Amino acid sequence: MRSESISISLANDHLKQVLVVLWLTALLGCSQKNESQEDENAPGYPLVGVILSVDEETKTLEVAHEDIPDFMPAMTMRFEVDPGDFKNARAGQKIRARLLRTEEGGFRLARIWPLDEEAAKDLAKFNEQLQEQTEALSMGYYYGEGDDAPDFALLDQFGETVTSERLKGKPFYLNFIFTRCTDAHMCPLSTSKMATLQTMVADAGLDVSFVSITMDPEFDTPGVLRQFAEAYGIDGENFHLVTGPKSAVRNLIKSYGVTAIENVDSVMHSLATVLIAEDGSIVKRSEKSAWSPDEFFEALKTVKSGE
Ligand SMILES: [Cu+2]
Repeated sequence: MRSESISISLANDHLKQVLVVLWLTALLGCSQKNESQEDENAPGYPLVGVILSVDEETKTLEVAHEDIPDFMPAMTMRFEVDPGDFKNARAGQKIRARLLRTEEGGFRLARIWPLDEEAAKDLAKFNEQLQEQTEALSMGYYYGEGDDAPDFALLDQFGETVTSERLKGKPFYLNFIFTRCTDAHMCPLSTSKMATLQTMVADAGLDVSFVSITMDPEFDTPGVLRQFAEAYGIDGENFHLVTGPKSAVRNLIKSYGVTAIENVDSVMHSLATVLIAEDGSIVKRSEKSAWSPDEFFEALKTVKSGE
């Protein structure tokens, strides 16, 4: 494990301040129980409903929604949605979303999440482990080369559950991104390099997976990630762009020693790109935004490639 070089001044008063901050952080951490991913500050009204039909012609969804307090009684309506959400939608699926008015006076759904109790239980079980593993990390430590990668369970761009357990047995590349990132040298560049790496690996006939974890899980729903992946020509067969409960994402960010400070509509952040071997151990790690697909492709030759 690696230690971040945190320089704490040992002047007594300063140390006390640091301890108070840590104590407050712990308190805030405790108050985040029953976290539902719901972003109360997101625009629109919270909606829970069931997709009744998916209309290919108008690219709209017919949804029977529950009562929306102070806005609208339970009823069946037709909604416009973004292309990624439309592709993920299927009749019979329960969802939660934000209801918005369109400029033309119609209705639109954004921030769509599948509501599946069984899947939610699976996520919770895995992420409890992740929480314990993260808490067990000493202050300022994170996982580096030679360590076992932390376990996780999140949802990919198709709304399917992806677990680290399921990924084991072949190597996978993992990095952190978010779709609203506007710094061309950070997430957009990292994503196009991961797409290049995916092509290199496919051309070499190697069986490897890819995982990009969002640092902005409230905005980056499965549908948003699907649209993003398609814009980069990513093949969804072995490339999972994952999102899910904020606590799980925060624990992964911390475990991998990534800095991610959430602002309105953006995240100030560092990067981490890693290669994880088929036994789940981290074999290569880079913090640089200038990592190259070549060096990570070369690193694959040092691990069993699952050919
Ligand atoms: Cu970024």
